[in-house]
Amino acid sequence: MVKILLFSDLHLRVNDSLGVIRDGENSRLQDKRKTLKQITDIAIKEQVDLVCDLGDTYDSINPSDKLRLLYAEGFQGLNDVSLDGMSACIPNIKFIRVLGNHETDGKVGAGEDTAIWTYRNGYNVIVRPQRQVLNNLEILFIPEVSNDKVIEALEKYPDALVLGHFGIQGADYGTGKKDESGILLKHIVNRKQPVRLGHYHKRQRHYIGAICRANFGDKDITTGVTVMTFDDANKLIDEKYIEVEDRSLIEIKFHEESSQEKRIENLITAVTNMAKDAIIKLRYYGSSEWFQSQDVKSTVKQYYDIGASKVIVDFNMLNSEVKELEEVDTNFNFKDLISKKAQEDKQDESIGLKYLNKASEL
Ligand SMILES: [Mn+2]
Repeated sequence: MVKILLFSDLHLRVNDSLGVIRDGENSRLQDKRKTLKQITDIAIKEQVDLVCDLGDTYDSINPSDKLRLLYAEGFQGLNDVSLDGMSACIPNIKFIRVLGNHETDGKVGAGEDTAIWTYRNGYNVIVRPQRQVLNNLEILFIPEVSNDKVIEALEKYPDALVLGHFGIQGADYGTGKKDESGILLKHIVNRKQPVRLGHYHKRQRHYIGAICRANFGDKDITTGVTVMTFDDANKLIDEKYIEVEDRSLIEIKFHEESSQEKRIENLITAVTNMAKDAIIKLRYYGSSEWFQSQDVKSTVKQYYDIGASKVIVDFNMLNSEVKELEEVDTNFNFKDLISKKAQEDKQDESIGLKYLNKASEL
């Protein structure tokens, strides 16, 4: 029997707009540390033979040492992942990480460079298609490589279980947009064993879904791990999804056209949606004059008072140009917003003020 735990798309990052700085680090990193602990706990409880990270562990090809350490420490409970000088732990669980597209910065084959540091931390990182046998079960690992290489590997090992990180045409980005650049579905249907992938964060056919929410595009996804069990004849006898809790993301919209009652209703909805501990995005749609007249400061404070973990404000002009504020200073005013945006864009403030004029023309 072989039991495998799969998770994907952790997207560890030092700067995360969904977090606040707490005890000297981004609160989302603290959230993700808890996520890793939960994965380890499930792996031990379920007595799996292999934990496999299906990619996009990091956002880039060269993550900082802090992130690499956080990851390695997160899986210390599994003895295949041990840091230099740290003793191995009791459960004998294999650990494999498959490289995702975010970790190659879009350069095909670039993953091979990352192997240098990843091997140093004592676990296997798959940077090119590779077949391995685990207790008699044939597994084909496919990281982010060109479509041709994905297809070549699939054809070379037609009987293997496929664990990887690549796109399939027609797959759902989660925003309603469909994959148009991945491999064709025909290459994976009619295989003897399942194909389970990371990449798209929304759980769907072939994709296990992300372990946590990376941005507001993920606000409606479920987060969790997949556990697959194969019998001695290598037949899949059980597959279950175990939810792993992640902080919720709530979007609240304020439209210039909507009534006061509607705005109050929005607030109530947010509260009943458990705004406590959540990451809130207040989205304003209207003219700049209207936005200036809104008591954004009090609204932001209101959410922090309820216990929101982070409140993000964005203002959407009538011409639908989105100007987003990452950090909200509760003392800010609209002119400050313009000047902040101008600084960020390295532009003269007067260019920013054109937005004001533009909006007043509407
Ligand atoms: Mn991803």
